[in-house]
Amino acid sequence: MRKGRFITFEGGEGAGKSTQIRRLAAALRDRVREVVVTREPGGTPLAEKLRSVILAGKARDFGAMGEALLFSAARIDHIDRVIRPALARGAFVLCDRFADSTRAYQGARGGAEDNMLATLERVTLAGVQPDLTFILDIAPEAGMARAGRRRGQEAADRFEAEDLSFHAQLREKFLEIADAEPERCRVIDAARAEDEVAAALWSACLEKWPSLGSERKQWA
Ligand code: T5A
Repeated sequence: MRKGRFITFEGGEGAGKSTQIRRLAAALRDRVREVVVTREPGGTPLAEKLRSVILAGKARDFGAMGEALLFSAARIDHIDRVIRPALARGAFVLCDRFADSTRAYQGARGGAEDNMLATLERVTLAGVQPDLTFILDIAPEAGMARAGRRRGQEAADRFEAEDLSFHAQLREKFLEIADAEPERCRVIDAARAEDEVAAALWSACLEKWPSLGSERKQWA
């Protein structure tokens, strides 16, 4: 029986997802009994192994659909071992990237076909859908610059290394997803200062779950 709430964070490179997840988790921990912070690809030992392989570019030769299958294999393990049990316990689950990233990244630039990705998504998620998805929107130049500053001397990973036109397509894909599913998705202007972005996320959470604003720990 599902009792928790599932929030996903999506967007291009360097949009500020990890930063904002930390902040939202801290705000929620004052008000709810359990908050689980996790990420994709990853979140379980097996999925983290697949993350290393994919982000090192070792699966690139499989093509976009092959990579989508690997992301989905990691996602199935993550859902089975972490997300579904946490939701059943009543936790708020905050996930850094989820199925929309497969739609956007593996669907960009004529990669995997949308209808194939939709079928794969249905099978992979098996009914586990986010209640709320934040699309952190930022111009790819600005996001890549942030990601580059944070990375320092380290080499860019498999997707960071793609050119600007790929990242511009991602932005369009994420905005298309938000347009198609306005009930679930909120587009957040992520080019603003960290505090402003955090305030926008919190106010979207209050709009979705007004009782979060009243008493402390009232979701316990
Ligand atoms: N992928 C993933 C797929 O292709 N298909 C899939 O199905 C899935 C699940 C994951 C990669 O895998 C791809 C997408 C990705 O390329 P990742 O390392 O998890 O790789 O990469 P990202 O999710 O893109 O994470 P990043 O760490 O690059 O970006 P974040 O989390 O959005 O940004 P964050 O918070 O780390 O911030 C980046 C820098 O900007 C600063 C931060 O301090 C940090 O230095 N910053 C700000 N600066 C100014 N103003 C603000 N408002 C700021 N917010 C943060």
